[in-house]
Amino acid sequence: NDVTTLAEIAAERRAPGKWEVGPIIAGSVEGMEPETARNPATGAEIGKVVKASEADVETALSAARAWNAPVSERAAVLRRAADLYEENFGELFALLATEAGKTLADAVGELREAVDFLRYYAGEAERQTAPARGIFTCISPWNFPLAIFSGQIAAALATGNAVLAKPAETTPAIAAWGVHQMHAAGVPSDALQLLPGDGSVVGAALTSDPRVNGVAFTGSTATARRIQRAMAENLEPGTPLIAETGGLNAMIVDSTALPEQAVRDIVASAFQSAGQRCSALRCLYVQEDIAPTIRTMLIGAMDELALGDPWALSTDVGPVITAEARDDIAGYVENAEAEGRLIHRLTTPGAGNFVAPALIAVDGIADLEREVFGPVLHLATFKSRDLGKVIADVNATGYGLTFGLHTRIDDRVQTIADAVHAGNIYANRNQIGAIVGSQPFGGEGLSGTGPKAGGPHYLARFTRAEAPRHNVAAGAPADPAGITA
Ligand code: UN1
Repeated sequence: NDVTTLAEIAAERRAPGKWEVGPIIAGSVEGMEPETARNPATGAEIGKVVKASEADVETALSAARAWNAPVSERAAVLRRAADLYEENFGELFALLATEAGKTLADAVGELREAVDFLRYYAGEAERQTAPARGIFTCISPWNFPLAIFSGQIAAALATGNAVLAKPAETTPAIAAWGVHQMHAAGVPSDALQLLPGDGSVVGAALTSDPRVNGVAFTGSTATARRIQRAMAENLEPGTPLIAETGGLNAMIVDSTALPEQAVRDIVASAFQSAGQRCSALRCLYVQEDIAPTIRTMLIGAMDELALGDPWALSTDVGPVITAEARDDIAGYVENAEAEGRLIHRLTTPGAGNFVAPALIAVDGIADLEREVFGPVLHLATFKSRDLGKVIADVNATGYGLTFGLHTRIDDRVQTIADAVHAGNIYANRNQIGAIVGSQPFGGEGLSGTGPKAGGPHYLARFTRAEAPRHNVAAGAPADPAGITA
């Protein structure tokens, strides 16, 4: 593929016909009543989803077989899947826009990250072979419906496990697309099965059935706690839970920062993907000397954002995932407005699940009661002498996912990086867009269990590398004289 510009890439998108997706299991599907799936930008019907029934989960669990081909073969198949992802991207980009509301730029990032995960874990598995655990449950989020979905699965498959994947309820068609590419590349149908459905049915069964030997989960901190409880009650002690959860991410911009660069990075960190990233910037702290400049430039930059249907090439900010999410976030912003804290807000385009990017004044991060998963940025100012207090407040949230810093004081980068509890700290750049291999992604505290995705330690937890194994101990040879001390 020699396509290079977004226009050329867009030309490859094929408007998808109405699709129907359901469980992809090694056995016959029972399924639930089909439900209508809608485009978050337009509300139009895009397809039908058949959710997995309890019987389908049972069929999949009893059919699941660990993938015991040699690691070189597994790696080759995953690399072939990466090639297929790249070859068939036109179809994928159409689904990313219509099912997940992804702009073209976000779709490019999504594909890139998915492919990177497949190739990276293929290579890592060959470098660090260890026995598989058995059956892995992979529960993935809608905000990276291909990248995180594929990353979890690739890690589990590369190490030789069988995977039962539960995609997010709102993005099953993108997940099914990924499974089709993986099966076409040679992943056996009993090693990778897809169970679209509800958390209360599919998720609950896949995290409490004793046949499950490990769980990878990305989503909210509250759901991670629920999963952990179910696992503790029902699974073998020591069964790994690899969880990536929420964040309440801050950035500090001090008075030595370059305003143009800082504002560009603030806008990308807070509003790209409509703020629907756990890594997104939520609370910006600007040193008071340059706060008026940054504030004016930030409002100007927000006004340049094109909000609308992600199918359009010019769109920067697409819709949020569901009407419920829109109402929740819009309600939050209206509440801030009623309290006189709304600094700036764009205009919402007509129909669809749109939330206009908004800037809200706060005294500090302690004013944020929860992670608002949308294009909402909070702004606080600080005095130089209060820098220590700002960092203490950021740490006190208990989350520890991403943290951004803009400064021209060299020493300060290291001092602050040492003081802040966060898995990913970014200086003088945006704070989203971790890179598989070179910038592994993961959080501390309430933000996740580690190890970081896309990093060298991730695969070990999918294996029995460190698990207790039985020893065969031979007795010492008998004392020839028959005398023991
Ligand atoms: C998430 O939002 O769930 O660094 C993870 C990033 C992405 C990961 C975000 N690669 O922004």
